[in-house]
Amino acid sequence: HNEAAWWKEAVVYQVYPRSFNDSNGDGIGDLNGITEKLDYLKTLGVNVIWLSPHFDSPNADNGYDIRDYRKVMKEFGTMADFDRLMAEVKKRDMRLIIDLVVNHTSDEHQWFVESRKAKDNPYRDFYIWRDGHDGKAPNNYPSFFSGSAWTRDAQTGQYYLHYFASKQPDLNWENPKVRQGVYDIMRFWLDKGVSGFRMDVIPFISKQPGLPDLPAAALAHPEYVFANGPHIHQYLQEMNREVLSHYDSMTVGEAFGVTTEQAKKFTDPQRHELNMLFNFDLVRMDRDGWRKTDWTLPQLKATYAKIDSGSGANGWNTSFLSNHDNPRAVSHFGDDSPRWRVASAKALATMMLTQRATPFLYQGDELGMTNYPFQRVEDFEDVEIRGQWRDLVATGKVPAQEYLQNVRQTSRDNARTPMQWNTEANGGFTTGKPWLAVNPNYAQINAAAQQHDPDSVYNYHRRLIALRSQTPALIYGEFKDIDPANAQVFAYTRTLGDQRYLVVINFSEQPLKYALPAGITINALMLDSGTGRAVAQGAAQLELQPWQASIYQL
Ligand code: TEU
Ligand code: CA
Repeated sequence: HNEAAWWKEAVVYQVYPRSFNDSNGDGIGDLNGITEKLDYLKTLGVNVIWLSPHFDSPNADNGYDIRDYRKVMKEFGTMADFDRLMAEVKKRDMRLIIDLVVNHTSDEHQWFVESRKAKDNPYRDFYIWRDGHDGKAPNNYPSFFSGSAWTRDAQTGQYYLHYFASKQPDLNWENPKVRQGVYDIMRFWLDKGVSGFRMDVIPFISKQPGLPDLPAAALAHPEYVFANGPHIHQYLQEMNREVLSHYDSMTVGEAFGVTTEQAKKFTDPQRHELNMLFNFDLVRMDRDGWRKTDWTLPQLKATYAKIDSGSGANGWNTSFLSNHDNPRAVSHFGDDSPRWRVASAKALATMMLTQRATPFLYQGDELGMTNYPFQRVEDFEDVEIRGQWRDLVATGKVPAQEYLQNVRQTSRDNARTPMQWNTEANGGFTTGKPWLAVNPNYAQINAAAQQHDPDSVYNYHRRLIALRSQTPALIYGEFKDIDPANAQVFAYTRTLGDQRYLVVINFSEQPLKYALPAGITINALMLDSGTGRAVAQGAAQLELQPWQASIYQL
């Protein structure tokens, strides 16, 4: 059965440093800015911070292209600033995990600078170089950021592989020197006091033998092929043996391309690989690439149930509704109109924080921050958008309006607009010019206002996080959806021994009467996002307000 662990009981908060808090007015968030806000996070109740990449980078992909893994990005500060942040985190009894981006490096990383010089350079084999075929790329792999996954390099005439931008060449993990190099980087940061890693596209590190063409059917979703290289589990076990097992750490793999069925192999504790994965099935439920599609509540519930059972009796999951690659939770799964934003943000928080999984809360979602009203392609900064525009719109394949209408809802930049701290200029994020525009709704949605309002989304998160932290059944308890077909209400129990809780969430804007199934008797109300009207002990029916969420003890 599921053994207790600090990382299962943790509530993680993701900081995207560029957009969190700017301490020196250059328009870019930085490490000192994070340190300034640690008390804010402590008060919220989260106890682990996941820091998106803070390493030296030319920023072709906002730090997911690393030039030097042992240096702090100069826009974010210095190593002394990092050490101070680390110390202040520890002082508050919190932990810090960092982003390990080792499927690829920047093309400006010293290894690649050497590698591209000559075919016989000692670093040549650190990356994946192939000859072209008749002046074309070695195979038909597409890059996630549009175009081919291969770029020809003039120096030697060979092509190098890059699943993402051409400035993000993929490392060759078959080379033991690459693996040892990565393990050294991991030890460097663990020895500085970090408590583990979020591992960027980690299933992609083992490539397909011989790099054959993708079959036509796989071209739209190459991630399922990329995530299934033959050595992935061997590499993760080696990494665990050589590095992770020597530290008290937590690991979470970004499992893009890993199906729920395959997840167990990564997280089964007896296999000594990773602690948990980010499963994409939920956040990509209503997506076809950049296109927005529809979703239904029964579909969402089935996805939750599948993820939950997929990890097996001993495995563990993550729970998240957004991150720096996805739109805002309330705009995506709730209703961000002024009328329902607060209520639906609370409903989603209730769902997110009562799963049998470690919750990962993305910065700003504790305020119910919303998507940005993008109008023109110039409003976006993301390398992904620029690539798609070039390939789809500029070539006339997709009309500009159709493209913009979709990415307004799906773009990663929705999550990357700066944190809204107060009503000062730029929402208090910076005294300078922000690198990406602040959402104009900051006057209505900001941390300062919400901290003083007991009914705010922020204070609801505080109560919810506190309740979860104090209630073992809400962390470890078995999850059971008691009404999977209901299209308006998500109702589930969490059971640990004789401790039993019921979560009921109204996903509609209608008031509803909800008849409790036989065998479920309410003992006490633990938390309520609505007006908190008392429910009679033993009531057979609940009256749900629009978007109301409640947690009962049975
Ligand atoms: O993202 C992995 C990933 O493949 C997608 O989520 C990606 O953001 C895109 O939507 C694919 O169409 C990780 C990081 O989280 C992301 O920020 C990086 O851009 C990417 O890897 C490359 O490092
Ligand atoms: Ca700054």
